[in-house]
Amino acid sequence: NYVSSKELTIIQAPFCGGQGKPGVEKGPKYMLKNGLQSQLGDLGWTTTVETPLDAAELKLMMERDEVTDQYKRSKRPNLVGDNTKKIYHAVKKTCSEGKFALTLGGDHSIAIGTVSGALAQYPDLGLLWIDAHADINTLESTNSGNLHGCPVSFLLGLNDDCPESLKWVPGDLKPEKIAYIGLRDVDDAEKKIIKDLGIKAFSMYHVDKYGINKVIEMALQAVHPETNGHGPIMCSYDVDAVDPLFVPATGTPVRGGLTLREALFLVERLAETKDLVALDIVECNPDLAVDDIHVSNTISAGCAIARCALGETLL
Ligand code: B3U
Ligand code: MN
Ligand code: MN
Repeated sequence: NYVSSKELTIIQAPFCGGQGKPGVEKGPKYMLKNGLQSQLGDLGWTTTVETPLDAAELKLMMERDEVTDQYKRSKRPNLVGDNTKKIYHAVKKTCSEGKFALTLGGDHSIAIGTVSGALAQYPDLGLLWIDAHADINTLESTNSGNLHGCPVSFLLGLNDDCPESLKWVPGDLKPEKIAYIGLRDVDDAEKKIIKDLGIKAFSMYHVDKYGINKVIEMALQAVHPETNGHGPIMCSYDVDAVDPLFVPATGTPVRGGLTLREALFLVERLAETKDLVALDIVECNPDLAVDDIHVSNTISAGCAIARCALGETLL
């Protein structure tokens, strides 16, 4: 039990600069409006809410940086660097106090901050990246220029040549300390990086072949091989890992994803290990819903992921 106190900080990360579709910054507000904080209270967690990004300041930054903020092929690297640094400090502080860090995105570029923050407290951290995408493009390899497709390359320290505002990223995650689950839309350049670094990647093919329970077991073993799958775990959960039938309101939906039960079982199993120290829930974009049912399906799935990861179904 790394988090023994049942204390938790919800870190709001209403950030959309890692991609091009406005609305994803509304994720935290919608999940909190859905009652997430009191739901976690019902599970016995003492929760506080923190907002390291100031909405008004962020808006100014977005306008300021629009044209000039580019580096190599990437869009808004300074915006991403400045804001992920704030998120990094919030997560690092939370973890150093022995509390659970639950970060609500926002797009997935925020994980540059969250994972670095958790890693600062837990050097042995194992990272499970739940996603349809690998998010491991470098500043050189990205085709879209969207930095939410690149956070893993920063965490691994693969961008030696990067703008000043991203130089704070320690980039000290070891490739053997990350495992993917849910992949089904990976760029050729990303496949090469994954292969070259020997990163464990469980795609939807593996979920079908082995079942979700076995895949999680293998992922935990992969990141903590010496301790039989035990050790501090962080889960960075992109809701587009879940099939768009269940989570339609997200920026880059890909069909053929996790069922809602597989998606929830995954985090229920992590709760059962008692090794989970931090969780991100990212890429909920209510503005991309075509109707209210899409909004509530997406937001309630995001909240359910948080509750299951924090022990709801184990009571
Ligand atoms: N690999 C593509 C697509 C993508 C990555 N993450 C999301 N989409 N959400 C890219 O843009 O790097
Ligand atoms: Mn994704
Ligand atoms: Mn992602």
